[in-house]
Amino acid sequence: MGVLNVTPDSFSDGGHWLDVHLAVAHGLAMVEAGADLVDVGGESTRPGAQRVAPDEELSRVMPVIEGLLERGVVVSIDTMWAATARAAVEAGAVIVNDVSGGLADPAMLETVARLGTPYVAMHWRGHSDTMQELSDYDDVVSEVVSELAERRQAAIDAGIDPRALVLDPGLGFAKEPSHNWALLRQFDRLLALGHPVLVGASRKRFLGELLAEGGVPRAMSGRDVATDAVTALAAAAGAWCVRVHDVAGSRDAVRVAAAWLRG
Ligand code: PMM
Repeated sequence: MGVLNVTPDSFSDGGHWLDVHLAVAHGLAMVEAGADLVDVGGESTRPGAQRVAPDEELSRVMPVIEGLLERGVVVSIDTMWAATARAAVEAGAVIVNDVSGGLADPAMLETVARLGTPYVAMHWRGHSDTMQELSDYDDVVSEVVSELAERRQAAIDAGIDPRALVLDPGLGFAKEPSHNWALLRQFDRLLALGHPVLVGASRKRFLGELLAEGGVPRAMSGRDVATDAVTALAAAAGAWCVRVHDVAGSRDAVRVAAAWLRG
């Protein structure tokens, strides 16, 4: 899954793809590089980011989604708003990717159930302005697994087909680096929930901190090789999907993992 943030402020690619033509061209380039789908989002979730209203979000994402669909690209919509999810799916997007797992907009789960699309429910504890204060865990893996199981139940209760449900540990969302590594280390416990698992590690802060020199985190531009390593390990551990910026590197990493598993 290639990342396409149509935002002025995303931590990784904010401000790069505000021009519709550039955004569509970048989406096509990611497909060319091997992405099976492009995840279009119009709201930054970086720590401290402000909310974006549905109208503003729609005006950012819809022209890009339409441009990609016209060119045959498979699109997912990264949104916490039910109205945006509905408009994107009605235009032809095939997956709703909700970083709040249905917690941000009370209408989301029922809307997705009615639309009948696959749904990615990510582990989330609160909006970006508060999430750094929400990273208290006694046992991060058990708590994330049980909170994801609650979201799964809420989705099923709302009418979402369990076979259409994808779960995501939400790396970096109300999580310190050690929490992210614990979740990756115990990937089998996420898989044991019985759903495909999506991993979004690409260029995140915990990779920058891992690669820090002299206490200075590695810059975003230097995190793709580490991202590719996470991709290889996550794919070998059984991940269904990785959400990444540098598609070519992750594509190679997925091939390595597949060959390793076949070997
Ligand atoms: N991370 C970001 C945005 N959307 N969606 C899912 N399912 N999982 C993630 O980990 C995730 C996401 C934030 O990263 P970005 O600013 O690079 O898009």
